Amino acid sequence: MTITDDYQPRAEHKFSFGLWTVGNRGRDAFGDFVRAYLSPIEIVSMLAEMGAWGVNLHDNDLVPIDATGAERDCIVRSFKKACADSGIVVPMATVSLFFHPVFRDGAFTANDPEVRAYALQKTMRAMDIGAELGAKIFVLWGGREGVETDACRRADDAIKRLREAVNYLCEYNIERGYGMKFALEAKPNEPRADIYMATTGQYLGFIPTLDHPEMVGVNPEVAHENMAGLNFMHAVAQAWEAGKLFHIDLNDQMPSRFDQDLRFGSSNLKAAFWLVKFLEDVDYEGPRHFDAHAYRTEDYEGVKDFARGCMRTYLILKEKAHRWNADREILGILNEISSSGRGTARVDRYSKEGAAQLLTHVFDKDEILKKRLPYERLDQLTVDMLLGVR
Ligand code: DIG
Ligand code: MN
Ligand code: MN
Repeated sequence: MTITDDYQPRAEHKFSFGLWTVGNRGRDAFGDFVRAYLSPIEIVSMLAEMGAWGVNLHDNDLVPIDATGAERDCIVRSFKKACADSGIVVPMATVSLFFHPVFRDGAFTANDPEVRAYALQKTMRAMDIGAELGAKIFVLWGGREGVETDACRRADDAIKRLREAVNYLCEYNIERGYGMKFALEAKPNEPRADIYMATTGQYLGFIPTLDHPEMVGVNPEVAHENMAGLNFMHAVAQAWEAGKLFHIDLNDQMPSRFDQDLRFGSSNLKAAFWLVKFLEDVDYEGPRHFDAHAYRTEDYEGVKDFARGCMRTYLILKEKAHRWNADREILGILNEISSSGRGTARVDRYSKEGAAQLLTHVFDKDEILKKRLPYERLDQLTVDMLLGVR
């Protein structure tokens, strides 16, 4: 990797932002908009100016929910041209199944079959938009798929409805030849008191039950796994190891708070480092998507600071990971902790003879305990590196 002293983002870094991120106008549950509306085309040129590679969108970030077919075609066509003119790609598309009041009881899991049918129609149309813009990843975030009271439906019925919907959309993807991969995004709560599929791990357990599991992966988000009190990189590592890391939502989150979608690395820098190190160590080739937004206190110059900060921090941590992997003292400790002890017991694939031998082996626990595990030194070397003194 070339050391990027200037940490300037380039297309090869695959940094992407959703229209709803840099276009976030700062409205929250307790306050109105603080920033003016930016059109999708203005957002695309802002992203291009900052060196981003891609832009993502929900259907209604671009096309109003009640647009006519002709209006939809015109909007998508001009947006596609704006992206092409700016050299910005559209790697991912998604659908809003959470903003309109009709989804107040959920979308795919709603009790009303007409709402479930409308959610499928809306999603297919959003897939059409994504396909027209060249997106090959389709994210599904079930923000309203949940409950305030479990009196409203049996939770296993909700899972069955979700499975039927995803199976249906996989068939649509096949029939239309879109070649899309679905990336399911978990979140434990907000806006519902409890959201089904609260964690990435739950989705990893759900995917094998689908008709086309090969077409479906996950889109873990930093803030969401953190809201569940989990180690985000571990969720990402499990998804990666299962071949299911189809997309990722990068941001940051302070402990035990609402979904803050903070600038990447702005809250837990060490966790961000282990994540970037993992993604770079495994040569993750997917988009680095920042599903985040600027502080409500920012104007649009501040929004640019926010977006540049997301990408800059990623590149700084990428360089730190490169240096960590090359650090002689760190390599020495890694070698020490991964080298085998003096004992002779080794377990390979199961065999009857091997198991019989293992059962009779005498372990010298005191001898095993003599092996040092200098994790304090290893972690301090990491901290030194992150603090810039190594
Ligand atoms: C929220 O974290 C969700 C929505 O913004 C969107 O559906 C998805 C896209 O990454 N993330
Ligand atoms: Mn979020
Ligand atoms: Mn997200």
